[in-house]
Amino acid sequence: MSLTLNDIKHPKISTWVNEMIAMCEPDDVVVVDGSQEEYDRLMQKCVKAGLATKLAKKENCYLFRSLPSDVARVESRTFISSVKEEDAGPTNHWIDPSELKQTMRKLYKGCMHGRTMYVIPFCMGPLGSPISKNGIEVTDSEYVVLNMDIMTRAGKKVLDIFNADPNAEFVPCLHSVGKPLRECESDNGIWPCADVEYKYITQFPEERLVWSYGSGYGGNALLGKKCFALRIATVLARDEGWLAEHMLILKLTNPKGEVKYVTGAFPSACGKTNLAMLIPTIPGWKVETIGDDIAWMKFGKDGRLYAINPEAGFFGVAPGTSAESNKNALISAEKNTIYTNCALTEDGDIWWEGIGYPAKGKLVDWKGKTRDALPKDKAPKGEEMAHPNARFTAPAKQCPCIAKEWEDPAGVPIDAILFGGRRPSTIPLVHQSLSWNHGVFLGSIVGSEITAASTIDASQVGKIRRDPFAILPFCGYNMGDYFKHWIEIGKATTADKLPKIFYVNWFRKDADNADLPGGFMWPGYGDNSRVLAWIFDRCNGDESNVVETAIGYMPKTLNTDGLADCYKKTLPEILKVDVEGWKKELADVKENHYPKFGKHLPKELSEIIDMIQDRLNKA
Ligand code: GTP
Ligand code: SPV
Ligand code: MN
Repeated sequence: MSLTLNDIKHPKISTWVNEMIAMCEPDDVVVVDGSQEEYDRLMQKCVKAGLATKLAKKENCYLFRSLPSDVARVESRTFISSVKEEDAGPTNHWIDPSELKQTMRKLYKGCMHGRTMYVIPFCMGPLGSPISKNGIEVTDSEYVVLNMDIMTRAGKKVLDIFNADPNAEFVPCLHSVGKPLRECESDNGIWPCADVEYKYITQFPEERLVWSYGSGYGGNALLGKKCFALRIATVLARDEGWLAEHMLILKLTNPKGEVKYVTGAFPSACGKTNLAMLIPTIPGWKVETIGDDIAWMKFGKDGRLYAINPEAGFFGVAPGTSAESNKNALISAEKNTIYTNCALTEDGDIWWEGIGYPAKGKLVDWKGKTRDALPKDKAPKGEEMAHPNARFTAPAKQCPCIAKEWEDPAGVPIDAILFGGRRPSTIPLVHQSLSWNHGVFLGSIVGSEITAASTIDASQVGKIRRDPFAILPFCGYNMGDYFKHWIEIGKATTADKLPKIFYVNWFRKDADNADLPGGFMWPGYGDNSRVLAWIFDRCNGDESNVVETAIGYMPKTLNTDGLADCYKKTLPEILKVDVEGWKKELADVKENHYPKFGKHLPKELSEIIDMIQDRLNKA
């Protein structure tokens, strides 16, 4: 039997949910229990409504197709609605909270007609961890409930925590697809959502409240993820002295059996999931996964930073995922997985560009059109079989390389933090910061080519933009103050206890070199283990393979055993300081990036930029 409103014994939650019911006017209300029986029932409802297709070839796997207008996060419709505009800062969209609430209340009024409201009690982080936090998402989307079941700890076990403690805190998260149904109307196979001008993904940071309207996709709708675990959590972290970051967490073991834990911030669709599940190409090394998208880090009693993964599943980019690039992700998504906007094969399996084998016969593309497989499986931009931001939602516990510590309530102690992005030029394969503040500087200047994960506007893809700390679309307050918070974290413990900071770039390009697949000067994927090995040794204080350059510490060389010859040739180039390129880079930061933050820019960062410019002038 499913749970009902009467099963909620937490007065504040009951009050809030009742207010949402009065506003949204659903036909029915269900409190999500998180059981398999419930999951199966909701999935059947989606199949009946024509929204989901069961895959004959994969156990308990389903395919959903969204509308072409609802395929990714919509940053232009994402708001940090703080009381003061200055607190949202120069990089966030802002509307006055009372004005925005008025606008959104009108949209929410009666928006759940013809639909069921689901009340999802969920926990971000391992149950019982002092670092974890709880929320309630109210939604009218079965797709959201099913995804939240995989991505978070959801249901009765979390409701029990609330019911046991009437003072237990929760972040209220309201979601509607914004598509009320008239009497006798049904979705009839069409993904429900609102037109883009009616979409709002709003965070109210002072109230620790999320309101999302009009989109059913990913980070817009699974509110535990980007809205709570990043935009709201960055604010909590600032106030409470910890870090909420857009970072993977991995466990790295060397051939001697020694272990280091590494986090990495790369912008959306820039390789976090791949790095977190990497299979090393150098013998004796091992990578295991703790998390692939978000890290919450708090100081332990020993003065070190400990990280947990607040999520319980992977919402991974499908295209490009193959047995060669990321076998562990494919195995994670073999069963009990939701696929969104992938192509469907005739025999009832999924397919996408870069899956590693050709499509045969006819395919149903992500828009629902039946088409012949393309020669070479390469479609012109805009005509892909799977959308470039097609995703799989898979339970983390199914990952073959999940680390045994992944649900440790204490978290894992972090030795190194990586920053990176897609930079076709200038940025070398790897360099290490000279100090904590220099590392904060490197985080602050992260830039990347725009990817399909961050925009529904395909014409933007490929342009370079600054994405500091890979958190530009996910920071719930003024980014200048966020830089300051990172500087403060560096003062909260002794230098030897702080993680070492590195900047990596797997994406240097030489378009003229026909030997290089995709023009990339570095093979990436499993070969990134060669870089991880150097980082590991640096964390152990190894001084044998290092040069101090104008921009930081760099390896003299890397382990190249078994590396393809074409990359042995490109390696010296990508391990060199491009002095002229860096001078331009810093000039751009000084002229176009830092001035945006005005008086919120910490003086420490201006000091670092002067120091590096000075070193470059002497180089
Ligand atoms: P989000 O889930 O959007 O935050 O993305 P992510 O950072 O987890 O990115 P992911 O690992 O899913 O990779 C995105 C795309 O980058 C995929 O198409 C990958 O195949 C590609 N990619 C990942 N790692 C590498 C690499 O080392 N080299 C190259 N050339 N491509 C990579
Ligand atoms: C990202 O865009 O960084 C993602 C996908 O991880 S989404 O959950 O849609 O934000
Ligand atoms: Mn992400």
